[in-house]
Amino acid sequence: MVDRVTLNVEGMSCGHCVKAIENSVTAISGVDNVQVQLDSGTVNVEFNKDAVEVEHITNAIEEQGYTIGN
Ligand SMILES: [Cu+2]
Repeated sequence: MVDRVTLNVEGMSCGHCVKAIENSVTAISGVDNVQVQLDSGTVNVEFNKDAVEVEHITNAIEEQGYTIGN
């Protein structure tokens, strides 16, 4: 079943950040689509919630050196 989440991500400042997050989140099995909005500092993710938990997604972003906000 497809679910979708919008995460507030602190520390994104340029196209490199966008690519780093896109690549790390896309690499997670069960993630269907990732859209990074640099202006608003948000990351929209579509994922199969039977295959992946949101925590896996936030962990992948934090491993790239960013902070998940509220
Ligand atoms: Cu950057």
